[in-house]
Amino acid sequence: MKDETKEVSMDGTERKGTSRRGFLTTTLAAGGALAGAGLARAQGAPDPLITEVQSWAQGWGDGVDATPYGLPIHYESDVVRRNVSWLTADAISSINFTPIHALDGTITPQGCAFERHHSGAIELSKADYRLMINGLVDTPLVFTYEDLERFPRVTRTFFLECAANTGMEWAGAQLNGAQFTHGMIHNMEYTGVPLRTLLEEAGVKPEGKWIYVEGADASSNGRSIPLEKAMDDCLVAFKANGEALRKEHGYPVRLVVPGWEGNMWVKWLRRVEVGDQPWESREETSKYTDTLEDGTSRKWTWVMDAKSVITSPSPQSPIKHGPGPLVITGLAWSGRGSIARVDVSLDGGKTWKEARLAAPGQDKALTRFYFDHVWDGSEMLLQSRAIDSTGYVQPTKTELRAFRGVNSIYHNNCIQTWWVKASGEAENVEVS
Ligand SMILES: Nc1nc2c(c(=O)[nH]1)N[C@H]1C(S)=C(S)[C@@H](COP(=O)(O)O)O[C@H]1N2
Ligand SMILES: [Mo]
Repeated sequence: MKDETKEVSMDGTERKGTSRRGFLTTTLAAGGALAGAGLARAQGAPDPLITEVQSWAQGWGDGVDATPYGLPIHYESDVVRRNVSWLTADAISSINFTPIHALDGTITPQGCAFERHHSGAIELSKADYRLMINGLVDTPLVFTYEDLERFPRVTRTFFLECAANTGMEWAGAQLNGAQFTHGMIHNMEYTGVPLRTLLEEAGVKPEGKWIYVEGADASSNGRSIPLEKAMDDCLVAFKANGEALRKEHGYPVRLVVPGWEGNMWVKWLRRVEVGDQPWESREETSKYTDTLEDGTSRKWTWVMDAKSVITSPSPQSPIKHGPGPLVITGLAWSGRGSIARVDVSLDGGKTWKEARLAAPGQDKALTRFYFDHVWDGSEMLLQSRAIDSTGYVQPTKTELRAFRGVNSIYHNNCIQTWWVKASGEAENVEVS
């Protein structure tokens, strides 16, 4: 039966060739499917949460000043940073992990953004804060916190990934949760002064080719950075996500080195020295190298390559409902540019489908992706694969091992596999 009519849909575009009747039938059928899967409950026993007046509607709530600076409601108390006790000898020189399995969107709240300290998080006031620029400059300078606030500032969002993120997974699937396998990452909106502005204020001499940056903590975390990067997009940041940096993230001022290893993002930044070569003797250069299969080492692998992970479902975020509509979601990022596309596989990488990006990929920042699936209740080998603006495709674990071996700690950006069972529980596994 031919029944061609024109219809104007919600967004105002014309729908041609579907009869109103046909449209309604499809809509109802879909609605029925959703209700059957538990997305909507139209029938059954009366629900007291709907039919009865609840206790919270029978009295007053908290007044406005109950918590001058609010914390998450106690129901969310398990959404916290966690550490893995056997990883490090103590909590001073240690690391914890962002609960990425429980977050959505792209911005990491500072309160649950992972921490990495070499000698603990120090307390440094704005009044005691000083930043020195010296070395191969026309005029060595010292800035106070108030001085920094008087330079033109910018606000930009970037991810910080520790080079050791996923580092425990080289030899085999080890830690059971996205928080632990991929949680050495956070993504914040930073406000600060371009490092370039401060270096230009001091006047870099023509021989200046490198900077040495160090923090005010006991470890100082000194690092050499090519002047080119320093003049490109580095920020001397004093705000994150709109508010002051938290103590653990470098209050009052930290260096932001977009797209590069987290260890170069010096916290409690106190000094920038300009030189004509890198300061190898001052650094822990032996530590931040990647040992290859043949025993040789890669060093100065500063940029974080494209990577992604499904955050839910995942071992700490199992499917709690039966078959039917299922939101699969995760994060993707690249230190070389923006995320152009993310693919999702349900069968361990045999077939791929394109995921939906929550927003167009931003340069060197986290991108959220969604894959709206109708789950048939059978087990899945869930994977995600990031493709960045340079055309680089995130490698499989097998591909990465062929090139890098299994002796590395740093720069493991391989495709992650979650085995989702019929029960909805998920496990960290490898596929060959
Ligand atoms: N001064 C100082 N800066 C530092 C460190 C440190 O111990 N001291 N740790 C580095 C490392 S290895 C990482 S991964 C990041 C972690 O930043 P976060 O604690 O804000 O997550 O800070 C870097 N900057
Ligand atoms: Mo790190």
